[in-house]
Amino acid sequence: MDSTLVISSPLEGARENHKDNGDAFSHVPFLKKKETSTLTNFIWPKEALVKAHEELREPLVDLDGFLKGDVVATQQAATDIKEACLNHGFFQVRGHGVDLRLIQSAYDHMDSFFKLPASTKLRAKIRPPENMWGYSGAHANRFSSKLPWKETLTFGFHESSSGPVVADFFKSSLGMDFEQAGAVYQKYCEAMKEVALAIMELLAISLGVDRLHYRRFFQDGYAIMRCNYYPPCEEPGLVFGTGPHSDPTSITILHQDQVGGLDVFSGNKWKTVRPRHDALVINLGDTFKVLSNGAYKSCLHRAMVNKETGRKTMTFFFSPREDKVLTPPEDLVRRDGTRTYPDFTWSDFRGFTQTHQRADSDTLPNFVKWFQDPSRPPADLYD
Ligand SMILES: O=C(O)CCC(=O)C(=O)O
Repeated sequence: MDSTLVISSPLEGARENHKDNGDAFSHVPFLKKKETSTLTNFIWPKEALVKAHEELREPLVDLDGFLKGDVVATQQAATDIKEACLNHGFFQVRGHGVDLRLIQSAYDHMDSFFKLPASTKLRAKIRPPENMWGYSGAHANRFSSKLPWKETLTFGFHESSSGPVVADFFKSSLGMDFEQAGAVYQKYCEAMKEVALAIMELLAISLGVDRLHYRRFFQDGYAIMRCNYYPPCEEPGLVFGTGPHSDPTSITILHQDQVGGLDVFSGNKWKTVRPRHDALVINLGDTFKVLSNGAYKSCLHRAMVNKETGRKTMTFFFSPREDKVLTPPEDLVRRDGTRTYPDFTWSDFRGFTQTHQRADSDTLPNFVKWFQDPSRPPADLYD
């Protein structure tokens, strides 16, 4: 299904106010001849395309004091995080200890990758279901409607005794020219995992449970790392870079360039997120919502595109090891007096997002309904 998008003219009506009425999208790298999707595959219903008109006032949490063991700073960070997670599941952190030169270097390699000819990028193409890592143009190999206006490079990360998995992925799927890129992303993922575990500790403090509970739970966790490139779009008001969704994973650590485009749903409306070059964006996903017994929100967010400037972001989606049962800490359940979700593993939930429902705002409730349905076929049919 990957070959090329037929440049038909579904946007002709929408384009009529634009001087450039020709192939407004023909510069987009994933819109080349012979692909199978058409531009209609990118368009979202009007009701979904509401604009954000105000900026989110999320806390900018300083991790420096916590990382140095300062008790007062730790309590302040946990208090800020608690408020953000009760409200919308979103905050930014600075003082995170990640070298900004490493972040810049990751962007430089991402730039070089996305500028490559399509034929080279396609050497690392995602081939589902057996291979979920690699390059994708608009996820057109998995879906056919409401496609995201973006190109992505996705790979997995976990600590492994058999070697550096990210560095190995770059060498094996893209070749030795990408050895340096692989080394940088290996380091980047290791650094993100450190930040993720620090946040897990603060989340535990904020929930008033054993401060090491989540850190231990996620110590052997798995991550999916994704580089997103959102090309400029002639009709930014008709498409999304990434449609509205909550991440099914536990926490996401995102770095965005200075272009802007990330929106968060908070207080019943969409709000823009101001990019901060020295900060990392943190959003909670569905799995952490389950681990907090439903106390914390899974952040509903989306990415917009714009007409003039391409945008780049890097997302590190962190989850527990696949076979771990997602049970909230006992203290929390005792305090709440009840369990909000049934026992299931990250693998059960991830499988559902691969085979039944792509991530959107209702993935978790729909999963729970499906999971508890006694008539559903055994899970291995979906593997
Ligand atoms: O790139 C962004 O701003 C958001 C990315 C995102 O939500 C995702 O990749 O799931």
